[in-house]
Order: sequence, then C-alpha cells, then structure tokens
Amino acid sequence: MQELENIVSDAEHAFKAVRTLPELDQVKARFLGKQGVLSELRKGLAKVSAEERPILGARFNSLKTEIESLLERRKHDINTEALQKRLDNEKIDVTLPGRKQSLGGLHPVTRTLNRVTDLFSTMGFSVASGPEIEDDYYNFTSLNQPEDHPARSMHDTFYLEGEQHLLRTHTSPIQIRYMEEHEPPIRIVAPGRVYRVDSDATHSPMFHQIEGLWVDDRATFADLKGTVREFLRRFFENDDLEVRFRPSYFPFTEPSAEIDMTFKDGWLEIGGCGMVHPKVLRNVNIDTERFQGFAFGMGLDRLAMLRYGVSDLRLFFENDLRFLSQFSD
Ligand code: 2NM
Repeated sequence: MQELENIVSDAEHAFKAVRTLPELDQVKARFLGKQGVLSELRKGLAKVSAEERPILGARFNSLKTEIESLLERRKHDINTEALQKRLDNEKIDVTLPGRKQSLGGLHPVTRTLNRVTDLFSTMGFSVASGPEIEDDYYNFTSLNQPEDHPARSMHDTFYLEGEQHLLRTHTSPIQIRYMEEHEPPIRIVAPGRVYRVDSDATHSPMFHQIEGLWVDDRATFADLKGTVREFLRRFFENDDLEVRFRPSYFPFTEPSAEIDMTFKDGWLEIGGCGMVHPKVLRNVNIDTERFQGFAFGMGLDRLAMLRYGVSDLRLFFENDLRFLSQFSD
C-alpha cells in the first residue's frame, strides 16, 4: 500500500518538474501510458486473491483518478503560466508619452532673410527676385563695370561653359531687371544667393546678399542713411545703434560709401551703399533729369552670424544637424 502512496507523490513531483505541455505528455506516458506504471500495477491485480481484489481494485481506481486530476491541474497551471508570461511580455504602458515626430525647421540664413524682408516690407519696400545664372550685361555692363575690371576675371567669377553666362556675383542684376520693367517711384529689396571664387573661414563660394533700391524724384543721401540706420536698429533691436558712412568706390554708385555700425566698443562694417550712378539709370531708360535714387547692399550670412553669434560662416553650409537644430528662433 505504501508503494501506491509513493506512486502518487512520484507523479506529483514529476508533473511539477516539467514546464511545457510536450514535456508533460512524456511524463504522463510514464505513469498513465500503455507501458506505464499504472498499467504494470493493473497487471499485478490479476495475481491477488479474490477477496483482496475489490479493495485493491477500488484503491487502484482512486489512485488513477488522483493522478489524472494532478495531471489536469498541472496542465492548467502550465497554460496559465504561459498566458501570464505572454501578458507580461506584450504589456504596453498606455501612460507613456507618444513618440515625437520631429518637424525640422528653417535654416538660420532663411530665418534671417525672412526677418530682413519683413522689416523692409514694413518700411515700404517690395521684394524682388531674379535668376542666379546671369549674363555679362546684367551682372557687369549695365552696372557701369569697366570691361577690364578684375571682378570680371575667371579668377573671381564663376563662368558657365562657353563663357556667355555666369553665376551672379551680386543681386544688383535683379535691380536692373526690375528698373527695366517698372517706372519710378521704385522701392525694392532684392535678396538671394550670389557666387564668387573665394573660400575660407569668412568667405564661402556661395553666400547671400540683400540689396535695396529707392528711386523717385527726391530720394537723397540723407534718406539713404536714415533708411539704413532705421533698418539696422530694427534688425538688432537696438535704438541706440549708430551708423557711419565711410567714403568708398563702386562703379554703380556716385558718391559711394561703406556702411559701419556701432558694435561692442567700436565700428563694424556691415555693407556698402551710394547714390545710383546716372549711367546706370540711363541704361534702364530712367530720365536722370527727373529721377534719382540710392542703393545699398549687405551680406545676409553676416547678419545671421551677428544675430545668432556664429563665428564661422562655413557652419551655415555644412548642414550638420547638431548645428542646425539649435535654431528655433
Ligand atoms: C552695394 C553697394 C552699393 C547697388 C546698386 C544697385 C543698382 F542696381 F541700383 F545699381 N544695386 N545695388 C549697390 C550699391 C550695392 O552692395 C554692397
């Protein structure tokens, strides 16, 4: 009888030891299978006496039932464990924040360009644009640039194959094209990419300019200075900013000046300007007896560097996201 009790606890231990249903099936065969422990026991029943047989038979049956129910319980537990494991693995935390979709943003030079054209708009200027591929007439000749001027050399200007076309070296051709198409009064700014054969820490072969042009029957040098000063004060958000004109030379303006602004403890050159040369006005059929005007030019990249405190111009054109993503405003 003791042997029978051991069979139950053996089965119980064996069932407990397995972790999967296929393993459990193997252990089940060991106890309940055709060659199993219980089948062997049943064979033994045939050998006992007629009086003992019903008692042992009943004992055998309850033993079998007990093992079967242990098996069922283990099967159930294995299934429950597997389900719990899946639930744990596939659990999602609905309270976690969502994954952010990164939106990108405008390039610092673009932001600066937008800011500058916005400010000039409020001062009554329209925004004009034109082609980046120009010809000799619009880029040089119409602007009173002498045929032998060094800026025209292959050294300083990118020429396209055949040398009939070039990459504009300034945005002034936009102003020429605009004056050809419009009568004074004219008040425009012309921003855009320009190209020069030049490359170091402070010069990129492609950079950005913005030029302004104001032509009417009375626009003066004083208006020029007031316009430039007002723009710079608004751009740098500094009402104490001062502007100084230093005599200079450009073929397309007379007189001409370099524009300096107060910066830290001194002066900083920020652009050039002058009264539009009568030859330039005549090239676009503007009557110089009736009209006069002024023009100015500034580097947009330079304005962006000053506004954002960037020390190396090349950072703007390397497209390194560690740099670019720092500009949200
Ligand atoms: C500058 C400096 C001085 C300029 C002149 C003209 C035009 F088309 F009216 F002749 N546009 N821009 C000008 C004058 C540009 O940039 C430093």
